[in-house]
Amino acid sequence: MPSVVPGSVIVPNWHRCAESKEFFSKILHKRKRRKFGLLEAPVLPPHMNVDIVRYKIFISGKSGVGKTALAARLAGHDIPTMHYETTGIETTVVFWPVRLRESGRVLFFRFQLWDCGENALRRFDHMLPSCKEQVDAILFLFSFTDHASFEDLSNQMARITEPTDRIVKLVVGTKFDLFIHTDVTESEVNRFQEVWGVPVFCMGGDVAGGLGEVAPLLNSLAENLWHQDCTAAGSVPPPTQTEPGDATTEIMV
Ligand SMILES: Nc1nc2c(ncn2[C@@H]2O[C@H](COP(=O)(O)OP(=O)(O)OP(=O)(O)O)[C@@H](O)[C@H]2O)c(=O)[nH]1
Ligand SMILES: [Mg+2]
Repeated sequence: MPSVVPGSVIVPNWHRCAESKEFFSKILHKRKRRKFGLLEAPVLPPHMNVDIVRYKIFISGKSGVGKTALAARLAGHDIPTMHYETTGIETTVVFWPVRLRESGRVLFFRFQLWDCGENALRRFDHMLPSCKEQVDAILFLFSFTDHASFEDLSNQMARITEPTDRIVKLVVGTKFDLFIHTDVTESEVNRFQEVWGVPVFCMGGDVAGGLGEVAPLLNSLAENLWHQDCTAAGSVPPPTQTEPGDATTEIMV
């Protein structure tokens, strides 16, 4: 399914609005992100009148590309500076509030991120099926410092998904902060977005603790997942087709 035009389903940059403070305070603690275990959730008083919607997200990409670092970044945890190969599947829970444009309703998205070490994935046949089972979205990663990982994107997407799968697909370019060593050009990224109609997000650098660096990707996930569900339920017209070149490259360093 083509990705939706950013900002057409949810209020963009809502985390910057004063009225969202009350909601975002539920995922923050002392100005940092609150950590949520598998069975934990933000405490939402009834007057807030919000629902929690749950989704499974698989993070895909070759070893060392930065899958574990991305999961940590999206959850607001410290990013490991060393590469420790992930020996199995690790899951991370991320809550993210959004306001729907049309109804004005606030929803808390609960993303369960599935991060599987690439070598474990190759070694154990049952891992990929587990990661893909009832998955709602896949983040395909490449590294700006490794051109081969960018070239392999289309293979990666074809290997893991079928054209008929009802799965939101987004691409994340990691290590964007290492621009001196950048191996992938902006025009190559733009071309990829045009051909595949999949938005590419650029990530890198330390986690400064702000919501701004993760908001574009988390909002896009929320927006595309909600739209996918509404389309499946027949409550919205067929997807707003992304015109070639409409997909956004979000630059976050
Ligand atoms: N500078 C920089 N380093 C990064 C970034 N993302 C990841 N890294 C580093 O790249 C190395 C590998 O990252 P990981 O997240 O462990 O890689 P992985 O994809 O989980 O690898 P496997 O578990 O082996 O499949 C680590 O040393 C990270 O600190 C980034 O955006 N910028
Ligand atoms: Mg890992």
